[in-house]
Amino acid sequence: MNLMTSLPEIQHRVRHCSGIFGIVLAFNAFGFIHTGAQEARTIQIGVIPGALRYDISRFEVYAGENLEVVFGNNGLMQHNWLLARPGSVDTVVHEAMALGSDGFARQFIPESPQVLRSIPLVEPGQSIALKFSAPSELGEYPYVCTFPGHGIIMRGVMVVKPVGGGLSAPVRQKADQTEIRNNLAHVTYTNKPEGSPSRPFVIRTFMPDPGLGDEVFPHHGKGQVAQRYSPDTGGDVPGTVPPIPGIPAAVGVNFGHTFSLCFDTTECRLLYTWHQGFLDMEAYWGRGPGGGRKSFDYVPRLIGNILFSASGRHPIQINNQWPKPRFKRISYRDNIPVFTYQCGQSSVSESYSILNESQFVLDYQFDTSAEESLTLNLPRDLADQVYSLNDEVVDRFAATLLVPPASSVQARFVIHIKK
Ligand SMILES: [Cu+2]
Repeated sequence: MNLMTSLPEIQHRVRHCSGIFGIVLAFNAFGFIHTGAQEARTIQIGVIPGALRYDISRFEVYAGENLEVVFGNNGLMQHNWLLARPGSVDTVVHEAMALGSDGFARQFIPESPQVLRSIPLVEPGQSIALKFSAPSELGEYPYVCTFPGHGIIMRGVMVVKPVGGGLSAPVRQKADQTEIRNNLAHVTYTNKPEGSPSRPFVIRTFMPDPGLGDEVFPHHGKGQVAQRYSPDTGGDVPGTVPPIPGIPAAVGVNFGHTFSLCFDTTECRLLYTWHQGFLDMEAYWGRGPGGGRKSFDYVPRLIGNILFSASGRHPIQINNQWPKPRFKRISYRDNIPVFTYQCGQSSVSESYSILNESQFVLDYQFDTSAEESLTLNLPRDLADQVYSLNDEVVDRFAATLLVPPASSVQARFVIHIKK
């Protein structure tokens, strides 16, 4: 918890509703709390379930106004909320990562002069309220979740405006941007969730890295070590903190015993597939409902055997170059997740489904812009058999597809699951 605060600040926990595991921890901790003559105005912030986003990305307040920020975690994983000095959000994220193995104990809240206010990690299904006075200095104050892997995208801005002027309504994030469906809602708590071919289990989580090469992650900063940060000097000190041994912001999909895959929403590509199991979430979720995890070791364990691992650069090129792909959303077609992302100005959707015990299907939808031609080079080791492209069997070494500009093309590849 952040102890750098000097203004009066009261924090209380309100645990409400049942979490995704059906825990009911219903009690109201305290009654109303007054911070002075002026009643605190409540700002309710939640998350977009499954997406690493707050549901409010921007809100405005008056200078010095009494506020109560209620952060309700309606998501599937833990999140915190840190309010930082203008322009310092990257520093704060960096400082949180530099906590290294102390991270969990400190709720990923660095003792930093850049952190003005903070709400510690909130479990799914719970909320924590924080009362404080808005800064007197006008400006844009960023807020961020510093849980490892979230800080790059899980951000918002609190704008401090002059008293007496108008305030704009909070900016809401679209809830349908990324929807995660899972089948845990009505089942007993388990650390080894499983889906089925017709209703795959989808989870957004840290994913284990089975030793993928650095060339797979040109946009990740994977393998970066953080400089050790000293709260005493307020700056970096000699020494580094080891990198996170997992892939943040990835999506795991399990179709039952036959097939699982890991899709990375930063690089927008299939990272690996495996079978004979899915994930053991104990390191991430702790033992039983409500956690119990104490270590920094929050990367789930892979169960089963790896079939395919990505290597080399992204399979899609635009005008013979690798663009930086931008992830757009997860949507669903008959319960099957569809990953949509942007390459240049062109749109790509890909989805994976199970055909039978020994084959899965990779469906692409390409919509190219007027200026861009798109080339798909399916990885040659995705399977040790032929692909079948739109029912025409093609040689796996010819699994290259050229989509001309201004085209809308669907392609289906049937891929053998290696036995
Ligand atoms: Cu978060």
